[in-house]
Amino acid sequence: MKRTFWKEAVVYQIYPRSFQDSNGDGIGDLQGIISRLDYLQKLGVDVVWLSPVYKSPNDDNGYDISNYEDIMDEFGTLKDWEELLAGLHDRGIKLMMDLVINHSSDEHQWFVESRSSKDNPYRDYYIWRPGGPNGERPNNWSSIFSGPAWELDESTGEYYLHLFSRKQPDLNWDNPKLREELYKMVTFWLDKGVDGLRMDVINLISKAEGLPSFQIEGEAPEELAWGGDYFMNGPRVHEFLHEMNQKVLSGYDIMTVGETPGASVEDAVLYTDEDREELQMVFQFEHMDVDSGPGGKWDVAPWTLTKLRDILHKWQVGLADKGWNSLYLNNHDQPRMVSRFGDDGKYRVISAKMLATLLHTLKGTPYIYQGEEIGMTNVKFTTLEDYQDIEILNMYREKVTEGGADHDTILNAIHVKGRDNARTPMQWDASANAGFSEGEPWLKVNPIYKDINVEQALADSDSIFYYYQELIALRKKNPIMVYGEYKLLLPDHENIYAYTRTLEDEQWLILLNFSEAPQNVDLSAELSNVTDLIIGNYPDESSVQEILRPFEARVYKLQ
Ligand code: TEU
Ligand code: CA
Repeated sequence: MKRTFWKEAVVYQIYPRSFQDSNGDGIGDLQGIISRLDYLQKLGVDVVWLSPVYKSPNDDNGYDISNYEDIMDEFGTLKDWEELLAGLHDRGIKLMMDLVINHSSDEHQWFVESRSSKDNPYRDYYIWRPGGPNGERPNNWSSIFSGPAWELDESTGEYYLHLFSRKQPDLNWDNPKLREELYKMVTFWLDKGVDGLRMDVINLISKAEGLPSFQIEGEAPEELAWGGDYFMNGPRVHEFLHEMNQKVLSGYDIMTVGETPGASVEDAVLYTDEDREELQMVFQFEHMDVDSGPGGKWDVAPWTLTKLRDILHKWQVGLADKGWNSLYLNNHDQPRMVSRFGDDGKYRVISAKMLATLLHTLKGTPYIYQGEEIGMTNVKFTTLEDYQDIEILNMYREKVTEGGADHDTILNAIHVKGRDNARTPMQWDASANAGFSEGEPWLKVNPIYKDINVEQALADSDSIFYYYQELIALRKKNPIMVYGEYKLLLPDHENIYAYTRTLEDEQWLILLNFSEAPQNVDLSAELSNVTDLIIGNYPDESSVQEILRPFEARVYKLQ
């Protein structure tokens, strides 16, 4: 396997709106990030992925871009951005920008032109269709943010497609002129010295020919249905990605990761096989669905380690020879890892470290989401008014206000799954607003901040922060963590995830207890070969044990 920097790197994701405010307006900004660079350097991460900072009316917090080549006023200026890039580079940290090119904002100049008339030269930059004979929508696809995926535009009497909010019209990738414009824009950023790109919902850019309605064979189509089969991993997506790679990306030594909801392992091999020259890795979503019932994301269901492990294992094996995994347990769209897969009460510190061990010892590139390194937890706002996320608010309106669903059930689903769990401001210290802002934060701080914050973590040598620091440092010294072959052990254990990593004549054994009960490890042959404990999350970490304590993680070196 070819050795490259992006396989060896550890990435840290910043959600700028919630990271650090520098001017008291309650909104995180670029100068705020600049003031925290020493903290990132101390943690030891190699790459920072910045969620979108471009001009945007913020219908979806920057994932609706109105000018790709300028910075959002609330965040600062291009000059601030240059300063951030230089500050990162001075510290040996690379910068990965977020590329949102499945859709733009409806306030982007292209869309303003596009909607102005049917024969405007920009008309075909977006996906327009006339309504049916009785004005029906062009098909029955529902939007990922609730309601129909089509919006009727009065000025020309046609509908435009928006897979997300109505302020996020989908770009028409079938139009070669649009693609050239996008490539030019990407070149603009790469020429400024950007080191990587995270591509938002990049597997949605090619829609099925004819945009068919979803329907079950033999039945009439429902009014609204999930049309994913017709826009996920669509017919031309590999052609487009290969083209972008050849025309732009391959000219730079950069890192690329595509966000690909609904991609299977087989799809991922196609996206990330180095010989195919598309992307380097993708964010898969299967493990993010382990706690969803048949009704989807908001249908909260219990998860089991067996299910989670089956998924992670499948991806480890599926991308072992071709392609490369990205590893993540949370991000700005997902609940907090420790609340979801660990224990955010009594075992918060221990279980966060156990999950960190998983993140850094599976094969792939680890992505840490801001606050994960101090064990930040989910938030439970008691009133809907405290929530800001468009996905949450639209869903609530559709299900409760219009659909009559039970308020408490839906509020509970928001507590468990809502994206604002990840977006409450970074908890820096125990002062007002957690040291995030001198003004009122755009989204309330998690009230637990007096107990969980960076200042506290840095003062405690046994903190989650220092455990991450140690794992990241270990990765630098031990190529086995990056390139070692993965092999599953104890495939039927209900509470332990056990595996080995092997590189040449070196072998490590990883044991992770996902439960709050002690668990017996039935691996006497392996355990008799232990020479060293590389890292563990309990303080008294000397001898080899047959029993794993609650949420215990151990990484052994074998003879
Ligand atoms: O997310 C795409 C996506 O499919 C989901 O993660 C989505 O956010 C939602 O949680 C599904 O329930 C990307 C971005 O990461 C997200 O922040 C944006 O809102 C979205 O695309 C649109 O740009
Ligand atoms: Ca600010």
